[in-house]
Amino acid sequence: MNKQLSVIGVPMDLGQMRRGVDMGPSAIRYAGMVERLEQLKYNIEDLGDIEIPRPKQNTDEKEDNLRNLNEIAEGSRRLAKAVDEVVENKRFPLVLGGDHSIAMGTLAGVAKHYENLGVIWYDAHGDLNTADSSPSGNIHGMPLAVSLGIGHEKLTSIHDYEPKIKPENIVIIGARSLDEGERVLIEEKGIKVYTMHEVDRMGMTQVMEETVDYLKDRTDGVHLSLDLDGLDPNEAPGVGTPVMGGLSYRESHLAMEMLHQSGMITSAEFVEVNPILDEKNKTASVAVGLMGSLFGESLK
Ligand code: NNH
Ligand code: MN
Ligand code: MN
Ligand code: MN
Repeated sequence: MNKQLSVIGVPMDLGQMRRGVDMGPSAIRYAGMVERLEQLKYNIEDLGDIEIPRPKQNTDEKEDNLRNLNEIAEGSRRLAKAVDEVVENKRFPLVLGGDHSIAMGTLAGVAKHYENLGVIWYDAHGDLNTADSSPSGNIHGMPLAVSLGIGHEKLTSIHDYEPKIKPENIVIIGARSLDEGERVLIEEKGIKVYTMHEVDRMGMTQVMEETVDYLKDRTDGVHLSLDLDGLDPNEAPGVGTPVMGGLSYRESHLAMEMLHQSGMITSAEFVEVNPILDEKNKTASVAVGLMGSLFGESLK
């Protein structure tokens, strides 16, 4: 794994309705991320936070059922530029959210550098909605679709190319709340999904073995997009849209260790940590614990 890490915080809370997720990057840093990774002998450069435009006060305008479309598009463009530069400099981008809408910017910055970027989407949700299929108009439920080139042009065109990724290079893990339109898209595009049902039946070991096997021949880099709501809300309560019956900390820890051993991860983001909804920074600590495993803690 690349030992040169560049951390980028993205205080984005416009992709959903709960305030506070913009403080996610601070909460994760406060939970001891840098110290933890330095112990593992990584060289860490913290680039600070991307500036996110504030929407007009007291409005809840939804352009085409897309809440805060212009501000999110602009924030994503800024993030894409910063991430692009990190990859250009041969460093590993580690992005801290913020809500999951930031993945559009992260992927825009990363995918440019790969022919076939793989994506592991660790999440209770598919984030495959469009304005038409979205039950909420919340853009954090759309970034995977947008990265496939499906959605509003202001989003799909971020960083001036599209699509960013191909459906056959995606693996979703932990899904248990998929909207109807998302199910149709998964079927239509042949996206590989391990729902909680499969995790329960097969166990995380087999899920990760298959995931690594599936991605290793077809991709030239793999991005991990980890939504903390993929975990069970008992263990990661500080998220805006908790869904019961999620992945345990231990399963997630194992998944991260196996990804470390695969050596295939080339960029990562940890999103949806909301310290206002959290219990004593527990969810941020879980995020940092999982980073420890992803980056090779306690493996000889
Ligand atoms: N699927 C719902 C929507 O699009 C919820 C998405 N919420 C998430 N996604 N946290 O990860 O509004
Ligand atoms: Mn998500
Ligand atoms: Mn989610
Ligand atoms: Mn361990």
